[in-house]
Amino acid sequence: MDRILIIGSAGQLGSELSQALTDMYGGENVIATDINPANLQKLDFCKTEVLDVMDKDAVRTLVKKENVKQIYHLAAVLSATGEKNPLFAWHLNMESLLFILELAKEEKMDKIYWPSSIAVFGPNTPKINTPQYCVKEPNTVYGISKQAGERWCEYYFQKFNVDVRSLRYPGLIGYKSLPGGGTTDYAVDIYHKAIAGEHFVSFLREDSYLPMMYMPDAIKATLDLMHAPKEKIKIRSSYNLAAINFSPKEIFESIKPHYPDFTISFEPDFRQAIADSWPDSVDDSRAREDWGWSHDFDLERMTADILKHLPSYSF
Ligand code: AKB
Repeated sequence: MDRILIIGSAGQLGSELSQALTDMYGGENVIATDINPANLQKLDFCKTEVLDVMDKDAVRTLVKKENVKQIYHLAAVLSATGEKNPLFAWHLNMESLLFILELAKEEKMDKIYWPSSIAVFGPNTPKINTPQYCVKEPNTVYGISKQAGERWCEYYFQKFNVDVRSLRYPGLIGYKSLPGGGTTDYAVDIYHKAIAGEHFVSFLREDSYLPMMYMPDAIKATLDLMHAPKEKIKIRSSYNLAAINFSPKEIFESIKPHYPDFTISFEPDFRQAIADSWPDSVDDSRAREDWGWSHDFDLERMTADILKHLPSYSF
């Protein structure tokens, strides 16, 4: 069978997507890769390889050796980390995508998946129910790289028929990995603090709304998009995708009934400006119409599920 390569498998999305793809296609057909060998230990349910996506020869050799026909290219520097080293973030996020698109063209691959983000939107974007098509003008290097990446995805589809598919993820929340340098990651960290019995200091204001999604919904959306018939994928830049919208105060209030002693305070830092430049909510009707997207988890259900599993989860 043709193999599936996942680049950046040990991240928040990658670790859960590697498991879901293994469940579907079998561990012998999924190759999970990461730059850090230690990160691969927990992915022993499928094939694993240490791989630096910037090492083009190594990626090309692996693709040919394993007869890879699909790539999920997830490696990226996220918004908050990106602001600390903008040129590196640009270099990694852009060069790696262009290389993978070029490789897909050369090797006539079946499909490529590349995640975009609500970070493509900026301060001049309509903030409520942000439409699929509108002013973007992102002002983080991460957002600029995602917007440029979307243009390159559409370009490679139109000019070279590369079947590349993409979603603009909201903040993704899962309990199987630790926060990874994103602005929305406070909503991951808060659960760890609650179960550890610690006070939580939010780096965003109490009323700072952001679009968010529980990881099982994100995995479902990704696999539904990738399995949809080609003619149903009408947007080749990236689809708006939405599930739940909440503020730090609201997620705290969803946890409090489970941990009545849990406390929170608010000390906004540089990440507040990033959050302020992003939408409060996103209109994802095109995803719902074109390939039948729907989400399952609201805030209460997500919190109950995380608090059920996280205390016994080992990292
Ligand atoms: C981040 O906060 O940087 C990411 C994202 C919204 O893409 N989670």
